[in-house]
Amino acid sequence: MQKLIITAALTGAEVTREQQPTLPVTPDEIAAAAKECCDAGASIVHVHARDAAGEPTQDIAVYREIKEKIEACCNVIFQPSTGGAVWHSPEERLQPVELKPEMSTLSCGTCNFGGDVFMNTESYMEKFAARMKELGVKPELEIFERGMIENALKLAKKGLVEAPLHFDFVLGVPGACPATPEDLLLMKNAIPAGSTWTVAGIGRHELSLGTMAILLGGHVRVGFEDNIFYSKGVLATSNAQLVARMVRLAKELGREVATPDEAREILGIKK
Ligand code: KMH
Ligand code: ZN
Repeated sequence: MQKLIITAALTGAEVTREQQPTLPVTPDEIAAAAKECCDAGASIVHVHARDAAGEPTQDIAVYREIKEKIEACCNVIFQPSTGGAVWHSPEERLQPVELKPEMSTLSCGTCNFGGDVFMNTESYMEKFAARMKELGVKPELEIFERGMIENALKLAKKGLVEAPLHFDFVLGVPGACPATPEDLLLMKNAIPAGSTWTVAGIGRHELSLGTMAILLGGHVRVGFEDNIFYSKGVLATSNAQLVARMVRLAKELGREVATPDEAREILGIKK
Protein backbone atom coordinates (compact mmCIF):
# COMPACT_ATOMS: atom_id res chain seq x y z
CA MET A 1 0.00 0.00 0.00
CA GLN A 2 1.13 3.57 -0.66
CA LYS A 3 2.25 5.57 2.32
CA LEU A 4 -0.58 7.67 3.75
CA ILE A 5 -0.85 11.28 2.61
CA ILE A 6 -2.45 13.45 5.28
CA THR A 7 -3.89 16.80 4.20
CA ALA A 8 -4.62 19.47 6.78
CA ALA A 9 -7.47 21.78 5.75
CA LEU A 10 -6.50 24.57 8.08
CA THR A 11 -9.14 27.30 7.89
CA GLY A 12 -11.87 26.90 5.26
CA ALA A 13 -14.27 29.64 4.28
CA GLU A 14 -17.17 28.93 6.59
CA VAL A 15 -15.78 28.37 10.12
CA THR A 16 -15.51 31.37 12.45
CA ARG A 17 -13.32 32.23 15.43
CA GLU A 18 -16.49 32.22 17.51
CA GLN A 19 -16.99 28.56 16.67
CA GLN A 20 -13.31 27.58 16.94
CA PRO A 21 -11.17 30.05 18.93
CA THR A 22 -7.87 28.62 17.62
CA LEU A 23 -8.86 28.91 13.92
CA PRO A 24 -5.81 30.25 12.00
CA VAL A 25 -6.86 33.36 10.11
CA THR A 26 -3.93 35.70 9.42
CA PRO A 27 -1.08 34.69 7.07
CA ASP A 28 1.22 34.31 10.09
CA GLU A 29 -1.27 32.10 11.90
CA ILE A 30 -1.93 30.01 8.79
CA ALA A 31 1.81 29.51 8.19
CA ALA A 32 2.37 28.59 11.86
CA ALA A 33 -0.51 26.08 11.67
CA ALA A 34 0.95 24.66 8.43
CA LYS A 35 4.32 24.07 10.10
CA GLU A 36 2.73 22.52 13.17
CA CYS A 37 0.68 20.18 10.97
CA CYS A 38 3.71 19.32 8.82
CA ASP A 39 5.72 18.52 11.95
CA ALA A 40 2.83 16.34 13.13
CA GLY A 41 2.74 14.34 9.85
CA ALA A 42 0.73 16.28 7.26
CA SER A 43 2.25 16.45 3.79
CA ILE A 44 -0.31 18.81 2.19
CA VAL A 45 -2.00 21.92 3.57
CA HIS A 46 -5.27 22.99 1.95
CA VAL A 47 -5.51 26.76 2.39
CA HIS A 48 -8.29 29.34 2.30
CA ALA A 49 -7.22 32.95 2.80
CA ARG A 50 -9.00 35.48 5.02
CA ASP A 51 -8.88 39.26 4.80
CA ALA A 52 -7.96 41.67 7.61
CA ALA A 53 -11.52 41.45 8.93
CA GLY A 54 -11.32 37.65 9.02
CA GLU A 55 -13.67 37.19 6.04
CA PRO A 56 -12.90 34.72 3.23
CA THR A 57 -10.96 36.28 0.36
CA GLN A 58 -9.47 34.91 -2.86
CA ASP A 59 -7.15 37.91 -3.18
CA ILE A 60 -3.92 36.76 -4.82
CA ALA A 61 -1.85 39.10 -2.64
CA VAL A 62 -3.03 37.39 0.54
CA TYR A 63 -2.41 33.94 -0.95
CA ARG A 64 1.06 35.06 -2.04
CA GLU A 65 1.91 36.16 1.48
CA ILE A 66 0.66 32.86 2.92
CA LYS A 67 2.56 30.82 0.32
CA GLU A 68 5.82 32.64 0.98
CA LYS A 69 5.42 32.32 4.74
CA ILE A 70 4.70 28.59 4.51
CA GLU A 71 7.62 27.98 2.13
CA ALA A 72 9.92 29.82 4.52
CA CYS A 73 9.12 27.50 7.43
CA CYS A 74 8.44 24.01 6.05
CA ASN A 75 8.47 21.66 3.06
CA VAL A 76 4.72 20.92 3.07
CA ILE A 77 2.78 20.96 -0.24
CA PHE A 78 0.79 24.21 -0.48
CA GLN A 79 -2.67 23.62 -1.95
CA PRO A 80 -4.74 26.80 -2.20
CA SER A 81 -8.49 26.61 -2.67
CA THR A 82 -10.16 27.57 -5.91
CA GLY A 83 -13.52 26.83 -4.25
CA GLY A 84 -13.38 29.92 -2.07
CA ALA A 85 -16.72 30.78 -0.48
CA VAL A 86 -20.07 30.20 -2.22
CA TRP A 87 -20.43 33.93 -2.97
CA HIS A 88 -17.02 34.35 -4.70
CA SER A 89 -17.08 34.76 -8.48
CA PRO A 90 -15.21 32.21 -10.63
CA GLU A 91 -12.67 34.90 -11.56
CA GLU A 92 -11.96 35.63 -7.90
CA ARG A 93 -11.70 31.94 -7.11
CA LEU A 94 -9.13 31.21 -9.80
CA GLN A 95 -6.63 33.84 -8.62
CA PRO A 96 -4.32 31.69 -6.41
CA VAL A 97 -3.57 29.38 -9.37
CA GLU A 98 -1.54 32.24 -10.89
CA LEU A 99 1.01 31.73 -8.08
CA LYS A 100 1.81 28.34 -9.66
CA PRO A 101 1.32 26.33 -6.47
CA GLU A 102 2.22 22.64 -6.67
CA MET A 103 -1.48 21.77 -6.34
CA SER A 104 -4.85 23.43 -6.09
CA THR A 105 -8.41 22.23 -5.75
CA LEU A 106 -10.77 21.88 -8.71
CA SER A 107 -14.44 21.43 -7.82
CA CYS A 108 -16.17 19.13 -10.27
CA GLY A 109 -19.78 20.18 -10.20
CA THR A 110 -22.61 22.14 -8.63
CA CYS A 111 -24.34 21.11 -5.42
CA ASN A 112 -26.35 22.45 -2.52
CA PHE A 113 -24.06 23.61 0.26
CA GLY A 114 -26.06 24.03 3.45
CA GLY A 115 -28.63 26.67 2.55
CA ASP A 116 -26.55 27.91 -0.38
CA VAL A 117 -25.55 26.64 -3.81
CA PHE A 118 -21.92 25.93 -4.65
CA MET A 119 -21.84 26.76 -8.36
CA ASN A 120 -19.45 25.08 -10.79
CA THR A 121 -20.69 25.17 -14.36
CA GLU A 122 -19.08 23.01 -17.02
CA SER A 123 -17.55 26.00 -18.80
CA TYR A 124 -15.91 27.27 -15.61
CA MET A 125 -14.64 23.81 -14.66
CA GLU A 126 -13.03 23.65 -18.09
CA LYS A 127 -11.55 27.11 -17.68
CA PHE A 128 -10.12 26.28 -14.24
CA ALA A 129 -8.70 22.96 -15.46
CA ALA A 130 -7.15 24.53 -18.57
CA ARG A 131 -5.41 27.24 -16.56
CA MET A 132 -4.08 24.72 -14.04
CA LYS A 133 -2.75 22.62 -16.90
CA GLU A 134 -1.07 25.63 -18.53
CA LEU A 135 0.63 26.57 -15.28
CA GLY A 136 1.61 23.02 -14.29
CA VAL A 137 -0.59 22.95 -11.19
CA LYS A 138 -1.76 19.47 -10.11
CA PRO A 139 -5.54 19.54 -9.58
CA GLU A 140 -7.17 17.84 -6.63
CA LEU A 141 -10.60 16.94 -8.03
CA GLU A 142 -13.19 17.86 -5.39
CA ILE A 143 -16.14 15.46 -5.43
CA PHE A 144 -19.20 16.36 -3.37
CA GLU A 145 -21.67 14.12 -5.24
CA ARG A 146 -21.32 10.89 -7.25
CA GLY A 147 -22.08 12.56 -10.61
CA MET A 148 -19.11 14.86 -10.17
CA ILE A 149 -16.79 11.93 -10.88
CA GLU A 150 -18.33 11.76 -14.36
CA ASN A 151 -17.69 15.49 -14.80
CA ALA A 152 -14.05 14.95 -13.83
CA LEU A 153 -13.74 12.07 -16.31
CA LYS A 154 -15.19 14.32 -19.01
CA LEU A 155 -12.44 16.85 -18.27
CA ALA A 156 -9.93 14.01 -18.57
CA LYS A 157 -11.43 12.91 -21.90
CA LYS A 158 -10.99 16.43 -23.22
CA GLY A 159 -7.35 16.41 -22.08
CA LEU A 160 -7.91 19.20 -19.56
CA VAL A 161 -6.81 17.06 -16.61
CA GLU A 162 -4.27 14.29 -16.93
CA ALA A 163 -3.83 10.86 -15.37
CA PRO A 164 -2.99 9.88 -12.74
CA LEU A 165 -6.02 11.73 -11.43
CA HIS A 166 -6.25 12.66 -7.76
CA PHE A 167 -9.71 12.88 -6.17
CA ASP A 168 -10.95 14.27 -2.87
CA PHE A 169 -14.30 12.87 -1.75
CA VAL A 170 -15.90 15.52 0.44
CA LEU A 171 -18.66 13.63 2.22
CA GLY A 172 -21.22 14.93 4.68
CA VAL A 173 -21.77 18.48 3.45
CA PRO A 174 -25.43 19.28 4.26
CA GLY A 175 -27.28 19.22 0.94
CA ALA A 176 -24.73 16.98 -0.81
CA CYS A 177 -23.58 13.34 -0.53
CA PRO A 178 -23.82 11.88 2.98
CA ALA A 179 -20.79 10.46 4.76
CA THR A 180 -21.67 6.79 5.04
CA PRO A 181 -19.17 3.94 4.55
CA GLU A 182 -21.27 2.79 1.58
CA ASP A 183 -21.01 6.21 -0.07
CA LEU A 184 -17.23 6.19 0.33
CA LEU A 185 -17.04 2.73 -1.26
CA LEU A 186 -19.31 3.87 -4.11
CA MET A 187 -16.99 6.79 -4.84
CA LYS A 188 -13.76 4.83 -4.47
CA ASN A 189 -15.03 2.09 -6.81
CA ALA A 190 -16.10 4.62 -9.47
CA ILE A 191 -12.71 6.21 -10.20
CA PRO A 192 -10.26 4.92 -12.82
CA ALA A 193 -7.58 2.41 -11.82
CA GLY A 194 -4.31 4.15 -11.09
CA SER A 195 -6.02 7.21 -9.58
CA THR A 196 -5.35 8.33 -6.03
CA TRP A 197 -8.02 9.49 -3.62
CA THR A 198 -8.42 11.14 -0.28
CA VAL A 199 -11.49 11.61 1.87
CA ALA A 200 -12.70 14.64 3.80
CA GLY A 201 -15.46 13.49 6.13
CA ILE A 202 -17.40 16.45 7.52
CA GLY A 203 -17.85 16.78 11.28
CA ARG A 204 -17.70 13.53 13.22
CA HIS A 205 -17.34 11.59 9.98
CA GLU A 206 -13.77 12.85 9.65
CA LEU A 207 -12.64 10.15 12.04
CA SER A 208 -14.69 7.21 10.74
CA LEU A 209 -14.11 7.83 7.03
CA GLY A 210 -10.46 8.70 7.64
CA THR A 211 -10.01 5.34 9.36
CA MET A 212 -11.69 3.62 6.40
CA ALA A 213 -9.33 5.39 4.01
CA ILE A 214 -6.32 4.20 5.98
CA LEU A 215 -7.56 0.61 5.65
CA LEU A 216 -8.63 0.90 1.99
CA GLY A 217 -5.41 2.44 0.69
CA GLY A 218 -6.78 5.94 0.24
CA HIS A 219 -5.53 9.12 1.82
CA VAL A 220 -6.99 11.38 4.50
CA ARG A 221 -7.94 15.02 5.00
CA VAL A 222 -8.53 16.46 8.46
CA GLY A 223 -8.69 19.98 9.86
CA PHE A 224 -10.93 22.81 10.95
CA GLU A 225 -12.39 23.41 7.48
CA ASP A 226 -14.15 20.06 7.83
CA ASN A 227 -14.36 19.48 11.59
CA ILE A 228 -13.69 21.66 14.62
CA PHE A 229 -14.16 18.95 17.28
CA TYR A 230 -11.86 16.33 18.75
CA SER A 231 -14.78 14.33 20.13
CA LYS A 232 -18.49 14.92 20.76
CA GLY A 233 -18.83 18.39 22.28
CA VAL A 234 -15.07 18.78 22.79
CA LEU A 235 -13.33 21.31 20.54
CA ALA A 236 -9.98 20.32 19.04
CA THR A 237 -7.11 22.40 20.39
CA SER A 238 -5.41 22.77 16.99
CA ASN A 239 -5.38 21.44 13.44
CA ALA A 240 -2.19 19.56 14.37
CA GLN A 241 -4.04 17.67 17.09
CA LEU A 242 -6.34 16.23 14.40
CA VAL A 243 -3.34 15.37 12.21
CA ALA A 244 -1.55 13.68 15.12
CA ARG A 245 -4.58 11.48 15.77
CA MET A 246 -4.56 10.26 12.15
CA VAL A 247 -0.83 9.53 12.40
CA ARG A 248 -1.43 7.45 15.54
CA LEU A 249 -4.31 5.57 13.89
CA ALA A 250 -2.23 4.88 10.79
CA LYS A 251 0.60 3.49 12.91
CA GLU A 252 -1.80 1.30 14.89
CA LEU A 253 -3.28 -0.01 11.63
CA GLY A 254 0.12 -0.66 10.05
CA ARG A 255 0.11 2.13 7.44
CA GLU A 256 3.20 4.31 7.11
CA VAL A 257 2.77 8.06 6.80
CA ALA A 258 4.23 9.91 3.78
CA THR A 259 6.62 12.83 4.09
CA PRO A 260 5.91 15.79 1.78
CA ASP A 261 8.52 14.54 -0.70
CA GLU A 262 7.02 11.05 -0.63
CA ALA A 263 3.59 12.60 -1.21
CA ARG A 264 5.02 14.46 -4.24
CA GLU A 265 6.29 11.14 -5.58
CA ILE A 266 2.92 9.41 -5.04
CA LEU A 267 1.00 12.27 -6.70
CA GLY A 268 3.47 12.76 -9.54
CA ILE A 269 4.36 16.31 -8.56
CA LYS A 270 7.76 17.61 -9.62
CA LYS A 271 9.00 20.23 -7.18
N1 KMH B 1 -15.95 26.60 0.67
C1 KMH B 1 -16.66 25.76 -0.23
C2 KMH B 1 -17.81 26.51 -0.82
C3 KMH B 1 -12.41 24.04 -2.19
O1 KMH B 1 -11.74 24.53 -1.29
O2 KMH B 1 -11.94 23.81 -3.28
C4 KMH B 1 -15.81 25.21 -1.31
C5 KMH B 1 -14.56 24.58 -0.93
C6 KMH B 1 -13.88 23.76 -1.97
O3 KMH B 1 -14.07 24.70 0.19
ZN1 ZN C 1 -11.65 24.19 0.84
